[in-house]
Amino acid sequence: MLNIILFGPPGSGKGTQSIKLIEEYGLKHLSTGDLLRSEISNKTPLGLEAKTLIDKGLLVPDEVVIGMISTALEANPQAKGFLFDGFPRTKEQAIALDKLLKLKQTEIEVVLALEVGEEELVKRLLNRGLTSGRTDDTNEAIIRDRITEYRKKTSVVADYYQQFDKVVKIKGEGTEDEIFAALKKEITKRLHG
Ligand code: B4P
Repeated sequence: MLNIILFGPPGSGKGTQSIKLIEEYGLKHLSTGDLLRSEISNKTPLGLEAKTLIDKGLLVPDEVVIGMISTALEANPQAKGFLFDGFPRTKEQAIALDKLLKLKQTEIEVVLALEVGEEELVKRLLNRGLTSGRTDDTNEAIIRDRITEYRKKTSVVADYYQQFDKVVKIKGEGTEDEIFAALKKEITKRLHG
């Protein structure tokens, strides 16, 4: 199995690059952001709770997203591998993911960490907010709160995987194709030693 985490701050290109990577490697895409937005559009109790937090730029509780990922892993027993996009976002989520994968006798192969400066992140997300209908992308103060939440709670996830020598930093500024080529190069290295 090939299991990859695509890591980085909000707006760093995780969702954008995930679409290309799942096609290239035949992986199952697991995006907690997409799963949460689907709950929101279906107006489920979980979705309503998540929306109030997302609209403030805050993370959704660990147990909620861990439960969603656990269900998604169970629902895809035939997958060749998983691409985790926007998950894990806290150290607790990372530890839970390792346990879930161990039960399936597999593990994370590599954490690809996209690096993008704050002003570029804000610019990209405000730009997406013009057309996406995502309320968390339309207000600059909320976007900056999301980046602060990332620094406080999510950046430590890279340190967690660094102890197992699994993190590779990738420059996340440039054209989508340039960044995709850099990601593929690192995956190839890991696959073929
Ligand atoms: P996500 O859906 O994961 O949102 P994101 O981080 O904003 O998206 P992403 O990083 O994938 O966007 P992309 O750069 O591709 O999460 C939303 C919210 O859900 C979180 O704030 C949180 O509240 C909650 N949540 C999700 N997962 C959670 C978890 N595990 N635990 C707790 N809470 C959780 O795209 C951004 C824009 O940049 C796009 O418009 C794109 O076109 C553009 N772009 C991409 N690449 C570019 C490039 N190379 N050059 C120029 N523009 C580019």
